[in-house]
Amino acid sequence: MRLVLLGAPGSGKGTQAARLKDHLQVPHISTGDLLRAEVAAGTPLGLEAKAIMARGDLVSDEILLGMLEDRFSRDDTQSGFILDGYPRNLAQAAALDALLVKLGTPFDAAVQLEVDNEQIIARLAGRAQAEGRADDSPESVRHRLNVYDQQTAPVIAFYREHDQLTVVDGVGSLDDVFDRIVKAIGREQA
Ligand code: B4P
Repeated sequence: MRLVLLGAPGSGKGTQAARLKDHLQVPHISTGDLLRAEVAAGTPLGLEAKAIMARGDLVSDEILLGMLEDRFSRDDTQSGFILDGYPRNLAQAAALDALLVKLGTPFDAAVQLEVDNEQIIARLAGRAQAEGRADDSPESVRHRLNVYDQQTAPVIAFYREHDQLTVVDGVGSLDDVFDRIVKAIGREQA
């Protein structure tokens, strides 16, 4: 299964991808996690990304594509993958398409987790308290939601127009949302 998980910040992508990887037995590729690892390691890339992420902006397409090409060069993605957090704008959607064509592995499904903004703000306020992530501050969350509307919503529209999108209700318990996703992609059985 080659799955692209889409949705606003705080819609549950990372949370569900962590469960789906065990169920589907494929690697979870989170561009947010890859970037946070660079920041934590203090690499030049991480130093460049740190402030951009803290304000809730998107890191440059070039950096993301380089990271993704590097990650997809590993053998484990041949069995499939769950891509979480990418693409976030139309240029990234085109770059992903080109990369997967080159690898001969088009994705099987693009799933959008749909959650209203009120719920998102509450969730990220909870995570700000629990984990203290800089980009979960109220100002950053507001900005991330604007960035999502302006840059990522067109990706959703593009996949919808091309009949490549499955929308899943992301509100409810973690189990309920998980059950809806595996049903939507026809993988209730592992
Ligand atoms: P991400 O790491 O992708 O962060 P995110 O959008 O907040 O989603 P995440 O997956 O972490 O949270 P989740 O919804 O699971 O991106 C962070 C930053 O990295 C971006 O702002 C950007 O700067 C940069 N970046 C990443 N990818 C990029 C790209 N492609 N291009 C450029 N820049 C990029 O969970 C949120 C909270 O909700 C958690 O506390 C969770 O416990 C809770 N939750 C989840 N499901 C729930 C449910 N059903 N009910 C209640 N709470 C729930």
